Amino acid sequence: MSQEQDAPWWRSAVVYQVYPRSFADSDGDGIGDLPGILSRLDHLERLGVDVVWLSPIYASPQADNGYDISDYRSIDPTFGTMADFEELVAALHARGIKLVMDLVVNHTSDEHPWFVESRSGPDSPKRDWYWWRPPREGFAPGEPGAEPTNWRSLFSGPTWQLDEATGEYYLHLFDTKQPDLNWENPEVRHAIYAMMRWWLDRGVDGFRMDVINMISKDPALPDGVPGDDGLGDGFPHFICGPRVHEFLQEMHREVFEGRDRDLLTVGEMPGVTWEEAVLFTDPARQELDMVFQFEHVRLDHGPGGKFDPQPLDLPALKASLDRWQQRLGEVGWNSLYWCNHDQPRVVSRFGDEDRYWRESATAWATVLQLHRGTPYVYQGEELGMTNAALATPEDLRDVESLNHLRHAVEAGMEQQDVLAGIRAMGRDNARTPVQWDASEHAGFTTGEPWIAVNPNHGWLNAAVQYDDPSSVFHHYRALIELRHREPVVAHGDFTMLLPDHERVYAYERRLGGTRLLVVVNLSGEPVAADVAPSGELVLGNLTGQPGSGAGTPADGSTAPLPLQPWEARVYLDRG
Ligand code: TEU
Repeated sequence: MSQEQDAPWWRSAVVYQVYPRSFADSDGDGIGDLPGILSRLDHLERLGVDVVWLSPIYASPQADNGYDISDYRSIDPTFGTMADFEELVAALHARGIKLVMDLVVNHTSDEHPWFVESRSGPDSPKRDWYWWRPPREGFAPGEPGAEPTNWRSLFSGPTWQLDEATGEYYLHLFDTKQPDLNWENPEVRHAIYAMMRWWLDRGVDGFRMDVINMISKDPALPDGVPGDDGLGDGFPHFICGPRVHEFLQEMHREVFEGRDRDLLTVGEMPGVTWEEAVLFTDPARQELDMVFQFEHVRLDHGPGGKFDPQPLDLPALKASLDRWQQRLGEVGWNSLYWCNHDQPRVVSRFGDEDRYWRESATAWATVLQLHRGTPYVYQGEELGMTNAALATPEDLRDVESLNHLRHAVEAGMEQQDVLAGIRAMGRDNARTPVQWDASEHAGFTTGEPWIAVNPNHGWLNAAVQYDDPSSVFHHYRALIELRHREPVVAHGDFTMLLPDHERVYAYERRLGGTRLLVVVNLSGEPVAADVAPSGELVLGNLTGQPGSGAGTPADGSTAPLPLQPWEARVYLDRG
C-alpha cells in the first residue's frame, strides 16, 4: 500500500475552530450558543471543512470563557442543553463533519465540586486532588513571599492563592479561579478518563487538550529563575514534566484503545520543543495525533513578553516552521495555525489590513494551508476578520488582558502603554462576534453582544463574500479543496526555498513525480522571486487568477518570477 492509503484520515483534513460565545446567538442574550451554531452549518459545509473543534461549552462560571469548568458532564445553560448538543452532533455528522471537543483537565474551576470538597479542609478525601501546600518555611500565611514557589502565573501574579480557612495555598498556573488538578493522584486521572469515555460514547470524535503538557509538575516544586518582577519562571518545572508521556500513554490505553472509529487528538502545548513534539506524536508511542506548538507565534514577542510586540522577522519565521516541517512529518505530525481564540488576527498581526486587506489575508492563508500538517481555521479567519477596535479598559473582556493591565499598572507602567500592547496582542482581538452580515450586530445577535462587534462588519462580512469569487472566504474554500483533491498537499514532502528572503515565502512539496510550488510575496512592494514555476497555475489570490481547479500553464519563462504586492501563486506540475 502507498503512503497515502496508509495515512490516517486527519492528514488530509482541515479543522475549523468554533468559539461558541462569539459564533452565533440564537436567543438574543448577546452570547453565542449551540442552536446558533446549528443555524450556521451551511457556512461550514460550504467552506468544506472536515472537523469542528468546539471550545468549551461545559458548565462554567465563565471566569475564562469556559476554560474554567465546574461540571464536565453538563452543558452550560448559556450555550444550551444536552439536547441541543446531541442535535448538533447529529447535524454535523449528517454533513460528514466530525466534532472534536475541548478538554480542559489541567485545571478545573474553583467552583467544581471536586475543588469545593478539596478546599473543605486538610482531611478532605479530595484534598490531594489539587496542589495544596503550606506557606514557605519561615513565613506566615499571606506574608509577602510566603507562596510555596515563586512561579509566575500565565495570567500575571503568583501561581499560588491563599485559602484563609486552612492557611494553605493552592496552585493555579492560570487564574485564581482555575486551580490545577494533581495528576500524581491516580483517582484524578481515572475520573478524567471516565469522563472522556462518556463523551466518546456520546458520539464526539476526539479532543483538543488544553495545556496538556502542563499536567505533570516536578513534585519537588522548585523555584524558578526570578525576573524583574520578583517572580520566577516555573516553566522548566511544569512544561513537559517528568510523567507527561506516561500520563498520555495511560490516557490512550484507558480512553482510546480499541475504539475503531476515526478519532482525532491534538494537544495544546505552550513551550513544547520539536524534540518533545516528535515523542508526543510518534504513532508508535500511542500518545497524541498532533500538537499545537507555540514557537512561531512567539517570534514577534519582544523583551517584555507577549504584550510587547515587535515586527516579525520573516527569515526567522521560515527557519522555525522549516525545522518543524523537517522534524515532524515522517515521524509525528504538525498542526498548522496562525489564529485561534488566544491569538490576534493574522491579517492585523502580520498583514496589511488597511491597504491590502484582502490580498494580505489570502497571502497568509496560502502560506499556512499548503504546508505539511493539519491546518486549523479559526472562526472569522476565513473572512479575513481583523483585530478588535478596543479603545478603553471598559471594552476589554479577557481575564488575561485585565489581569495584565492591573498588574502592569500596579508595577508602575503607564496605562496607555499597557493598553497599546493589549490592543495589538490581547485575546479579545480574536473574540469579537463573527461578522455574518452588515446588519446592526453583524447578524450575530438580536440583543446586546457580550463584546463589541467590530465596526468594519458593514463591508467585512460573510454575506458579501459568498457572492464574490475573489473573496477571502472563497480563497480559503479553494485552499481546502486543493488539499482534498491533490494528495501532494497532504502527503508530499516539504522543501523551503529562499530561506533568507526578507519578503517572499516560497516552498515546494513533492510526491512521486508531482511538484507543488507555493510562492507568496508577504510585502506591499512588488518583488521578483528567484523560483522556477512549472506545470499549471492552479491557485492565485489576485482578482482574475484561478481559484483552484483548471489552471493556466506556467508561461515557461525562467526565474525570477515577478509578484505583485501580497501576491500568492500556487503551481502544480504533475511531471
Ligand atoms: O491557553 C494556554 C496558553 O498558555 C496561552 O495560549 C494563553 O491563552 C495565554 O495567552 C498565555 O499568554 C489555553 C486556552 O487556549 C486558553 O484560552 C485558556 O485561557 C488557557 O489555556 C487556560 O485554560
